[in-house]
Amino acid sequence: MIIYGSSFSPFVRKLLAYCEERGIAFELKSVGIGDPDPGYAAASPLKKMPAINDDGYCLADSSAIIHYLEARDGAALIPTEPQARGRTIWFEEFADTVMGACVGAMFFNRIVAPKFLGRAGDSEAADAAEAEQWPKICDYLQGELADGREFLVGEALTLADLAVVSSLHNMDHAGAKWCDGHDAVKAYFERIKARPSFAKWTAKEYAILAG
Ligand SMILES: N[C@@H](CCC(=O)N[C@@H](CS)C(=O)NCC(=O)O)C(=O)O
Repeated sequence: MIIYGSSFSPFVRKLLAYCEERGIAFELKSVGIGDPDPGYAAASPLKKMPAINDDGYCLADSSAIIHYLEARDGAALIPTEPQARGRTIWFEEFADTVMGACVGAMFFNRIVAPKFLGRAGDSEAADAAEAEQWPKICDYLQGELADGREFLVGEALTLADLAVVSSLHNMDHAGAKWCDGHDAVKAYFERIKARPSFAKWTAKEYAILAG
């Protein structure tokens, strides 16, 4: 299976971590925003990453691809128990939309635009997101994690953790400051991001950002 994308995208990183956690074999074809690669264009009609080509079967969208893989290889990281399943999809949706909007403003304007697109980002939009959106996200996650639980849903890693931590990675890359009282979120982030399924990709990201 070919995965098109860049691990700097929270959606791509979520899929890469999913495959690593499950031992699913893949080849990452590195593409950037607006990339003309014809294979990428064929796999992703809207030119958004990630997209896959699995032996001729093309599919875009991280959630669609993960649902495909859960059906292809057996359910593993989306629980089948109804309430756990509902909570898992809720957290993935929260990460992709609410956190995604904050990531879009902060990571795009502070990192993607200046470092990868060679133009200035909108620093006011980034600062506003950090002041207004980021504390609300952390307040909510702190409430969920304050009892010291290891994972967001149940007693084991699920897609909820992969989605939320992948988004938190971009906030971290964008220099988001942790606020007082969000200690459980920070500890959770440090714990999950140390898993090899994330560290393999983020080690390269940290090196690129430091260079
Ligand atoms: N819902 C999609 C979102 C994908 C997405 O927006 N990816 C961004 C990168 S983080 C992208 O490819 N943007 C390029 C563009 O919008 O032209 C998913 O889960 O895969």
